[in-house]
Amino acid sequence: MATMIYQILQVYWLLFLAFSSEAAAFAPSSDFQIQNLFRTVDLTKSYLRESASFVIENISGKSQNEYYIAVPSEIVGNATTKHLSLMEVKEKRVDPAVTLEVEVGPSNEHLGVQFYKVQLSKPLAAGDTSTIQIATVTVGALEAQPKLIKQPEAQNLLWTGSKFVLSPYKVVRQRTKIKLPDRGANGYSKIKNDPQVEDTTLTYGPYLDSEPFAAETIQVRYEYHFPVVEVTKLERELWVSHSGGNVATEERYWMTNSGAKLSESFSRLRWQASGMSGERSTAVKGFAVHLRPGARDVYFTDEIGNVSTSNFRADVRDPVLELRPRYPIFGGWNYSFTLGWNHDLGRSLKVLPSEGSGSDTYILRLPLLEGPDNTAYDVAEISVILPEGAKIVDVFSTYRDYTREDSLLKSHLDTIGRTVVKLTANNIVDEHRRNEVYITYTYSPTSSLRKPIVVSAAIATIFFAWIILGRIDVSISK
Ligand SMILES: *[C@@H]1O[C@H](CO)[C@@H](O)[C@H](O)[C@H]1NC(C)=O
Ligand SMILES: *[C@@H]1O[C@H](CO)[C@@H](O)[C@H](O)[C@H]1NC(C)=O
Ligand SMILES: *[C@@H]1O[C@H](CO)[C@@H](O)[C@H](O)[C@H]1NC(C)=O
Ligand SMILES: CC(=O)N[C@H]1CO[C@H](CO)[C@@H](O)[C@@H]1O
Repeated sequence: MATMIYQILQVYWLLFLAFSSEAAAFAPSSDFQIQNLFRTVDLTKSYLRESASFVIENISGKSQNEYYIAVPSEIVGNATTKHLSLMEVKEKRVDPAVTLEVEVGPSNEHLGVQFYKVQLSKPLAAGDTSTIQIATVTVGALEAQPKLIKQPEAQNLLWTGSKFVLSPYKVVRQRTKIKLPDRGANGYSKIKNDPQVEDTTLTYGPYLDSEPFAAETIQVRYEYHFPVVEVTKLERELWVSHSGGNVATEERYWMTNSGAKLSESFSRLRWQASGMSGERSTAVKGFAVHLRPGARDVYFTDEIGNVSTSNFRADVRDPVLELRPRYPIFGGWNYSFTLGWNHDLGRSLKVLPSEGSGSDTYILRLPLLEGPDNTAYDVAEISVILPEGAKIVDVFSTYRDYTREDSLLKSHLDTIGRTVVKLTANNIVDEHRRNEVYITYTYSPTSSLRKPIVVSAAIATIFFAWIILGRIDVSISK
């Protein structure tokens, strides 16, 4: 018995070794080399944006249609420390507007690298070159330094990265440009003649012939005189009404400022003084939400009630909701509020030709996210509440990293309940606003009559009861 267990363990151990050595050996470095690499690290927002253009060359001797991207594991994050929020890959060779399919590949713990596999738009012949563009957004990678500041003090953020772009392939020539907010850097790693400083940009490189996985840490500390807005939770609900021809949007935000915290208690006097001199602040004083054309009946409430210090500019093309919270949101402070507005349903609904079954098929197109600029969301729950009796045929979103849950919601007058599609997305940013959700469902016009029928039936019952009771009442009093 003991030997059997031992043998089983041994088999598992061998399997484990086989897997881990495969993972450790995984380094697809001989298929390509990167002739030229130009990276931009953009630190002008409260989250990290990087974009890089890679001129790749097939040096393998056979045609290639897969290309690997390497991302440091600490940037990728994990379920508890979600970091990498967006990765978009494009290839100039075919259609520069089309984003390529990216798949999570193997990881290499030893190197601290997560690989992503990119399907090239068409095979790259041996010896040919192509230009690939990669854009990423990483949340939580820029830290306030120091973490505590006095109320009128400037906030500094620290970026830590590598002077080389992490690459599984050899890089012949590369450069990194770091774009800073308007007050520039106040501290950075110096290596020989690097970086070259010009106003609000620092340039490291060019570096020639860097080996695969080469890395060398560099840091830049810079003044960031804006809040670091983080929505710890967003509940976004879109209520679809066919009978009312309306989509009602209601959004509940739990917002925090994850920038440097105040080291001493808040002074309203000092705040008002700074407000008068028009100083920028690391506190959230206000923000704007651009709504889709046609937005109306806008409201902004918090725990206390209507927030009157807001303004809605009902511009035909670009309606903007300008919000001012009741108090400035300093680092570590929270604010929760609700926004709502209406839209005509016609703008987002398309009817497909009916197939004589009595119910029509509809396609509903809605934005995944609206909300303010320069904002990161830890969790966003997007619920679409369809009319009673609607049956889901298909749900599709251009943003794909979500979990979906369907349910029924019964209000007091509903008989069968409304169908709710809830999509949960973690770790997204305002840049995901360009994504849309498409819901295809069937719905029969007669089911829109169900509610009025239920209502009139209820009224009739009450009415008759009233008459009967009235009669009884009358008869008793006699
Ligand atoms: C996630 O990453 C953090 C930081 O890299 C680490 O401390 C933590 O243990 C990781 N958690 C899991 C579940 O892997
Ligand atoms: C809230 O404000 C809106 C207009 O801004 C107004 O129409 C509405 O009556 C107010 N509601 C309450 C409860 O004060
Ligand atoms: C803000 O909210 C978080 C939870 O989202 C909580 O842990 C924290 O204590 C709150 N901060 C303040 C100052 O209330
Ligand atoms: C078969 C073939 O043409 N292979 C080429 C792949 O690319 C390298 C580098 O340009 C060439 O040296 C190979 O001849």
